[in-house]
Amino acid sequence: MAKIVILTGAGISAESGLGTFRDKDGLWTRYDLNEVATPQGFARNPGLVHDFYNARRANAAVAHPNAAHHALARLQAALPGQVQIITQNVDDLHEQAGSTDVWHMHGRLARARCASCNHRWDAPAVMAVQHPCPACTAPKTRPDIVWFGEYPFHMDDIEQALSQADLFVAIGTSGNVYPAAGFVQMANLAGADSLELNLEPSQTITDFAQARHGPASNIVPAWVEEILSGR
Ligand code: BV8
Repeated sequence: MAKIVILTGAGISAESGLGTFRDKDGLWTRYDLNEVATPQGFARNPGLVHDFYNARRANAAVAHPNAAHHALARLQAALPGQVQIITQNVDDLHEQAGSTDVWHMHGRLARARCASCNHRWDAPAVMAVQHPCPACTAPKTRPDIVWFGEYPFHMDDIEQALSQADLFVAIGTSGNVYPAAGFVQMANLAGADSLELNLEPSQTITDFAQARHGPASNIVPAWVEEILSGR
């Protein structure tokens, strides 16, 4: 079981050009999350929700991993089976950098799901609700994304990993969204050490034993080199 459990958020992808949510001119300052990231919003106006995710899917398609994603992939490769990455992000920059077995707890832009039968398939670049489900043909296509009020994916695996972690590291997340923001407390209860790597102190900074602040592309590779050189 992983000794190092890492949670990433939008901040690790910021330097790859993908917007964050709550920074200045972040996504939630330009879209009302109740309209584009809730089941009620999708029921009201599926076209608006698909426009929002189609735009983000197009941005993600031309984004590249940055030094922070590459550093985590190096850490995973150097410590086989010891490093579990959990991400709140719906992009695939961790995978593009070479990370494996990444748990996308809020879903992925790259997948589509049928709101009627729950069948999943690879997302087309541009998705629309009337696309018939390949399994049941219902015109109920949605992004395979976890919206507010919906249950995140991988929660059992996550709780198991946190209960056995030696170290929990949160990277590029503001600590606003639960249950992800509560993972540090679960790690603390399990007796793990905890480290926040973020541009600025998060909402949950007081729960972390250690913290380093700065751009992820600087502080994450520096931290990984320390771990790998055993300092
Ligand atoms: C749940 C979709 C039950 C994907 C997202 C009332 C009704 C219903 C629910 C609730 C409620 N009140 C509270 C809740 C719970 C709710 C919640 O937490 N709401 C908040 C807003 C109060 N949570 C839920 O509904 C979740 N489900 O609770 O189910 C349950 C309960 C217990 C156990 C299990 C289940 C579902 C939450 C998922 C919602 N989906 N998005 C998408 O569109 O992308 S949330 C959205 O926020 C994204 O997923 C995103 O990943 C996530 C977290 O944001 P961050 O990643 O932290 O990004 P943010 O912009 O906030 O911060 C960026 C950070 O990076 C900043 O700190 C910044 O300083 C830093 N940064 C910037 N640049 C850099 C940098 N760091 C380093 N380097 C840089 N260059």
